[in-house]
Amino acid sequence: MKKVTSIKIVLILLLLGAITRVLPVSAGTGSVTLDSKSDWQAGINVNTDLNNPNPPIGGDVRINPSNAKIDLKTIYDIDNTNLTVTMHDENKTNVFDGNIDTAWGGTICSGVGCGGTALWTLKLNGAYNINQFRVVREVLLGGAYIYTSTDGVNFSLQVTTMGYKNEGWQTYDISPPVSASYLRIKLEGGGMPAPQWVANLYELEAYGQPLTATHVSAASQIDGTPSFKSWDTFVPVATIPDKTQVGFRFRTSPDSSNWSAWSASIPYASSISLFVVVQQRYLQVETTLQTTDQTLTPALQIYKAFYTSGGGGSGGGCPGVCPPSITSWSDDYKANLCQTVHATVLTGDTATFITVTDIKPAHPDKAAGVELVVTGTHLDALTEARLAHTGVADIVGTIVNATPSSASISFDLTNAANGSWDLKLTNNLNQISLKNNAIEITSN
Ligand SMILES: [Ca+2]
Repeated sequence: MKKVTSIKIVLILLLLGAITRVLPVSAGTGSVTLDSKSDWQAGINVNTDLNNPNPPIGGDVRINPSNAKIDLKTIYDIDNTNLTVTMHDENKTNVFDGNIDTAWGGTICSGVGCGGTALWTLKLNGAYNINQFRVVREVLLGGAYIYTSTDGVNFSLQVTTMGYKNEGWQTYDISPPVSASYLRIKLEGGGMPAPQWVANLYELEAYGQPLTATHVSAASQIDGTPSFKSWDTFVPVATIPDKTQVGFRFRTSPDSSNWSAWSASIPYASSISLFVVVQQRYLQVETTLQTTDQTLTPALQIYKAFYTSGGGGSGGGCPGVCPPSITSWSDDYKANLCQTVHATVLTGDTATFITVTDIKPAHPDKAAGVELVVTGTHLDALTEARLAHTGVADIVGTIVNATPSSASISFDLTNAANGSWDLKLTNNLNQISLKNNAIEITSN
């Protein structure tokens, strides 16, 4: 992802601001609407029911109430960060490729009596009441175990299966059904002496009553046109009974092929600012419908995404989407920022998205592995942290741990120049927060 330094942005903005004030160029607005059964069918559907005519609109998206095989592959395809393994990353998707001859797993450990385990964990697109698992496995003297979880932290064992060789499908009914938002497979090597322990999970199927459905718009369906400048607002219409909810995530692409990371999930609202997305031509929208009552479903009828295209002058474009919290900026400056870099947020000491309220210690030692504790908002493990000092290369930090309000970041300050250093944080949407004079380094 291209990163731009804050100083460069300031210069570009000042220059563009001057140019556009002399030669104003009008910009246009446009929108893309999805509202029909064929619109919804064009995208990716997991557990959706598109068969409720909703005249005069012509179709909506609901949760399919019938018992179903959970579409593990599509859940992975929508967001492949949903699947994590502790071992054999190279073949982790073989668990749901529909081929009983391809497996996740292999050698779990080598050596005498080493035992050993491997974990495969998939975050589902929401909750299910699971009533059956089917599995094809080969676990020599160890075992394969299937767990469920509602929170990704506490896992409950549902199935234990052992078999020296691939014996085809094994079926396990779960009664009463168990609520799950995560599935986990544990492969265990045998505990007896052997040269190596091999375990393979060829295929896993899970069945149940969905309490959730996901729709993702097709890759090139929401196109901001070749003269695209910015995504502005997203306006959905849905019926959301008690005990149900609807949420959205967004990502963008310059070519409908290479995508930014998904945004955080944003709850349904009558109008949602798209200022948070990386501003690229193609927008993709993920809609998640959830219920805690199997007899009720929310229904999404329409959404509309508004964009600005055309020339880049002041006067067109971004009302309401400029960083609202930065009151010290003039309206003119905001308008130019809006038109030029849009989602790349630059501020003096605070940013709209990541904010920094404190950094400790303020006078760190010149040493390796110095941990700075940053407190603020919207911090996460994907934050890129750099210390910057005039005339020398940035020092890139390593996030040791992060919560939204606090991050520990390790820096090698062994050879750091004396003086004050700025802290620059960049989130996974390429939004930059700069804390000037964040720390002071002195000879010690
Ligand atoms: Ca397979």
